[in-house]
Amino acid sequence: MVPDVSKQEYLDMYRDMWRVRQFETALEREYKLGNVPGMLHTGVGQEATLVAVAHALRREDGIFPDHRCHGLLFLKGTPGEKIMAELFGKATGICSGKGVPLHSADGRVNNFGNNAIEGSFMVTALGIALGWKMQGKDSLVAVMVGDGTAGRGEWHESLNLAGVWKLPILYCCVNNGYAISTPVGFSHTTSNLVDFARGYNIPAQQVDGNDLRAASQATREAVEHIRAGEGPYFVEYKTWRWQGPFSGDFRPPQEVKYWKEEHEPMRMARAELLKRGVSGEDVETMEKAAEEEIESWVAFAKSSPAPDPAKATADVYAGGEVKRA
Ligand SMILES: Cc1ncc(C[n+]2csc(CCOP(=O)(O)OP(=O)(O)O)c2C)c(N)n1
Ligand SMILES: [Mg+2]
Repeated sequence: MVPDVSKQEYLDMYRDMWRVRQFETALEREYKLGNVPGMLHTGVGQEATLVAVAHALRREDGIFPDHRCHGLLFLKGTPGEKIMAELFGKATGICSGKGVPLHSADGRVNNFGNNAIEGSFMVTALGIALGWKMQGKDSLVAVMVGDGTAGRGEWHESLNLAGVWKLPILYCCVNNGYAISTPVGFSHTTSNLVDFARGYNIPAQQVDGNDLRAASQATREAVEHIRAGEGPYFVEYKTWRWQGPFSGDFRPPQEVKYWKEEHEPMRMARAELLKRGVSGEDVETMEKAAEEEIESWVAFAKSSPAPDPAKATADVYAGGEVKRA
């Protein structure tokens, strides 16, 4: 068992949850105003899971974020305004507006990038983890995957090989109950994906992904195991995303009420914070500062120029340009 987080660490994690909530809320608002191109999937409702992962990692650890991990991108160390500008498709974005949500990366913080083909990066992660293991590094690679990925071939290849070679991979399985509108148990032989990991003989835990303290505890235990050279670890975070792929909600009203009110991660984390002796006034001041920070990133993104069409083929592949035929 790893020790509980200190009051200060809990406060820092709460602040980051609030930053993620504000980031996603502002992004959704701007998306509806037509300022954000393409499709948008937000991580609203999954803040405790994201922050638990972010705080358990070091800067040199690798991440493969999925489509609901905008928050993890800036928590990993990329300047927030560069993430926001990227999502707005602007030239000042971290990938000059060419990556937008599904293809942006930042090598400076070992963010190896998302991929539009769900699950595909689970095999890419094997290569990085193997390389680092061979070099004797104690860094690990965190892979963020949704429940909808668990039927993919890459998912199973990745867990098997990581287990055989004892690779330093932290599998973060964000089980929010649905892939598009299909419940987990309709498309898999179990609704508890931790069962699959155990089938591959990989140490695994299922945790309440809306409970910051529990999610953080499980993630830090996993990281400790991996850094000790013991091989991969799988954590299944049971959570719920507010925003599905479409407007409106297909989920039963009672379920919506449970996750948005009774088991809401921000509310739960705030209650714990007050229990630990932080004053309501201090929490509000901190929240206000976070909101201002996020709005400054939005303003930066809005006022940034669009990419120059003449540079459309620059930086597309590392070290060179794609030549026109
Ligand atoms: C291989 C593949 N199949 C289908 C899609 C289309 N698609 C995008 S998101 C998504 C659902 C993913 O569900 P899940 O992994 O549970 O993530 P969630 O959106 O619930 O967080 C699908 C099917 C895709 N991107 N890649
Ligand atoms: Mg899902």
